[in-house]
Amino acid sequence: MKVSILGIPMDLGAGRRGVDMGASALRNAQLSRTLRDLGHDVTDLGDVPVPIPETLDKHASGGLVFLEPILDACHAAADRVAALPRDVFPLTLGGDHSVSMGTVAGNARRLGAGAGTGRLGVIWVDAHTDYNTPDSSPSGNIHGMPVAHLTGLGDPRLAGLGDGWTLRPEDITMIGIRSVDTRERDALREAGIRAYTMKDVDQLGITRIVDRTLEQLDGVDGLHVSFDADALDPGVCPGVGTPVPGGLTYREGHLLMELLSDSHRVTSMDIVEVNPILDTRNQTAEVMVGMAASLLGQRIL
Ligand code: 4U7
Ligand code: MN
Ligand code: MN
Ligand code: MN
Repeated sequence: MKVSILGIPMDLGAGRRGVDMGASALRNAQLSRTLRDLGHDVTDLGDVPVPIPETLDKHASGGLVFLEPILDACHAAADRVAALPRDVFPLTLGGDHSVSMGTVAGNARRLGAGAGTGRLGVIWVDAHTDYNTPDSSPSGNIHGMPVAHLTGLGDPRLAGLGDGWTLRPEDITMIGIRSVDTRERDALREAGIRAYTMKDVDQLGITRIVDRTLEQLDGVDGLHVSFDADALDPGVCPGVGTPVPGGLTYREGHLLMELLSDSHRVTSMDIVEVNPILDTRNQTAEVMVGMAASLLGQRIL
């Protein structure tokens, strides 16, 4: 398969510095080489330009800090991804999770879903549901809001990244969830978004969750996996800004990726929220490169 890597080195949407270095850390952990060794034709497109916070005026626009530069970076990411042919697998590297407002919109447009002729399904692998709006957010950090904006809620500028396309709530499945804010929970229920919590992972196991997810996302034209490193347990991925105990084990993460890979239905992936400042010897980036490898066909035997 043709794989195109694109970095979005942005930490403007997170409360802590450092995830802007995530894309570098993933490249340093041999991302390209690992995927080439699996037989893929890998191209690294480099990075979307993103300003560093030190050069910016930290004013809030409509209650949102750094809204304009985040919007610019997401538009740039969306345009780069949308320009890639259908037979290419875009592998986008954050950055904080607000980059996914751009990558998901770009993949929707790339697959024709943006024109209203198709549907993109999204598998959101995360400790958090990222369904806050500027109104409901306890932190004001945009990385806690990408899913709400993709479905058209919240600030109209961020919700408009799809150029008229919005993600249908029924085309989303979340896995690994264990931290949801009060108002976020109400909004998720109202929208009817499917979320498999860690309790569901314990009870059902990854295999049944993947079976159900693939069945529920049956009618979509493409499947995007948005993998937040904090979905995995902090013992496995310590280099994240918002760690929550009780996460996916190393094997649960791999099994999830292996089973999705077996389905041959996934068409794009994000790796986000890797924070090298908080990491131990690049362990988190190395684990996440392994997750990408499993999604792209690596097997034990
Ligand atoms: B991530 C939080 F309040 N919900 O909105 C918020 F707990 O992309 C955390 O999943 C968001 O890492 C975490 O700030 C965003 C908080
Ligand atoms: Mn645009
Ligand atoms: Mn997230
Ligand atoms: Mn998270």
